[in-house]
Amino acid sequence: MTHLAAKSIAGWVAAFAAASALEFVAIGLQTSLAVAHGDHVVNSPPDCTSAAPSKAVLENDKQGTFEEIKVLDITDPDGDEVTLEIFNIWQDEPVIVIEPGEKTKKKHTTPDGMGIDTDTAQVRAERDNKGDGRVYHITVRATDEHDAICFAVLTVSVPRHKNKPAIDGGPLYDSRNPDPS
Ligand SMILES: [Ca+2]
Ligand SMILES: [Ca+2]
Repeated sequence: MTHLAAKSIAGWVAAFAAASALEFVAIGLQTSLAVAHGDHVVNSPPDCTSAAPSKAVLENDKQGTFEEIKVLDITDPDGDEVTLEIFNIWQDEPVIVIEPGEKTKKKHTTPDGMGIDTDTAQVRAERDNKGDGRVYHITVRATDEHDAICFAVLTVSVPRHKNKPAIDGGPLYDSRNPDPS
């Protein structure tokens, strides 16, 4: 396993560790409650398997403009209305931070991602000028009318070169904060 792969897994674990255990307990409770109430129809959670971002590849913008990313193709097997919430946004390039009083030509600073708890993510259309392209990992939580949930992770990239896909180093940095620890 390469050093990079190890960091990638560590970032992934950090991104999910706090919430996922509670969420899975919640799914179990919902299922138990449905049975306890004698429901004849068992509710199925939303289906996140085909989830996709409205834009998967962004062109680098020298102004560091935020692009809106909507969440597509999450459905519910029962036809329930599904509520979408951006759960977290991570990226494989460090978030630039300018310390107070620092003299620099850096322009596009934290955050690089916004829209947590809303149905639309916003990420900066920028990448490191010396990197191999930036990849954002946007986690979405979908909830149906009976509080059953599914999670999807959407990737949105900003390649460094046209016709050359960005290389994904994994969800290493919280796009909202340079030091989430
Ligand atoms: Ca359902
Ligand atoms: Ca990269």
